[in-house]
Amino acid sequence: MAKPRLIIVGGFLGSGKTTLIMNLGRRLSLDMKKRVAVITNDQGEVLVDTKVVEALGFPYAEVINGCFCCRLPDFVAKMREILDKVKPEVILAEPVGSCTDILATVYTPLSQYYGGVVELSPYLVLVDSSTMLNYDRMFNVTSPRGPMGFLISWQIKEAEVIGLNKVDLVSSEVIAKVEDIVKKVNDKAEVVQISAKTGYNVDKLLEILLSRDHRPRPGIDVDYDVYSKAEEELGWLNASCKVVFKAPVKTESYVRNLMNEIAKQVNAKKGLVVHEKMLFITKSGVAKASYVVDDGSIDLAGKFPEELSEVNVVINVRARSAPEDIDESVRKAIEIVNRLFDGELRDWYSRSFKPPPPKPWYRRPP
Ligand SMILES: Nc1nc2c(ncn2[C@@H]2O[C@H](COP(=O)(O)OP(=O)(O)OP(=O)(O)O)[C@@H](O)[C@H]2O)c(=O)[nH]1
Ligand SMILES: [Mg+2]
Repeated sequence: MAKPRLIIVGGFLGSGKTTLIMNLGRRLSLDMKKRVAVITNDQGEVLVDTKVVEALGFPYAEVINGCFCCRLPDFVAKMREILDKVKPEVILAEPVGSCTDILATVYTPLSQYYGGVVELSPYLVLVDSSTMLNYDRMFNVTSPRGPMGFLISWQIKEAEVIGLNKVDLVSSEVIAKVEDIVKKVNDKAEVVQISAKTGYNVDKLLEILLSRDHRPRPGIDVDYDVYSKAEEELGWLNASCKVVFKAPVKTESYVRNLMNEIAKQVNAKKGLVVHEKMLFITKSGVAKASYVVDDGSIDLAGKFPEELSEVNVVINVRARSAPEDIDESVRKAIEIVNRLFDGELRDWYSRSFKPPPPKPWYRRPP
């Protein structure tokens, strides 16, 4: 019997990893009738992505409080558990969006010690074509000087396959420019233009991931001091709460106001929202809202009821800001927007922090 296949989908914060995993999961399970499981991963707990995977009904496991590389034994334990329980033919896994050096810290130990357990697909890294030009202007991805530029360029450099994602949002001129940047950084990887949201070319990408194997090749030379500095520039907030309204409010208007106000408050403290994602849980279902970097567009997906009288909200914000500033900004934004919509905040829980410096459990460049 063929071994189960592990597909790892990497890429920067907000590049579309969870959206693609859900799209691949649907294709694999509904169209190809394969058993699929998902492994999610993030810093901290109370995670929007895990709840999205759960709401869509995929069997899943989560590695929390650290990335796959720093918590490799946990990753392997979760993988074994899900293999025993679900017997998946394909496992889809999403490492934290601020992670790099995945080949040396995840692929090498997996192929050396667990080669008998799973077949490794080529390492896929997503690049967001709607933000890459902006990131290149800010951080100089092609010839980086600062830590964030190095982090993004290392992520691209170690890819075996690159998914140039969100091509539905940009013109062909922008796609060509982004492809040019990507090829300057990594001329070995196969580049596939995709839209994880509309499904454009996802079949082509899946074909590559199912038919080819990961091949060890000379890795990238990650400087862990610089890598730590890049992580240090980022702040994380995971929060949850309930909001009860005096009278029903228009859902979309509330959601958009809240997303915008949080970004506005973070920016007012000279921060930059990299990815702000929220889950709105009501009796009629679960819906996700996302705001990626500073293009100001808010993306809504899932089942939103037209009106809300009460809602449970999970909030994950990743920003280039001090954690305490993010916390203060989110609280202030909720206060402002709840005043506007006559909503009362209940059961507030929040944790904000900086991801700890990366300390891989095992590291051996391929
Ligand atoms: N238009 C468009 N939007 C997309 C596409 N892929 C993802 N998105 C949107 O981009 C936002 C971020 O997507 P996610 O899938 O949450 O990104 P991620 O890489 O998992 O983010 P993190 O887990 O925070 O690193 C969401 O609003 C998605 O709906 C795409 O191909 N086209
Ligand atoms: Mg995600």
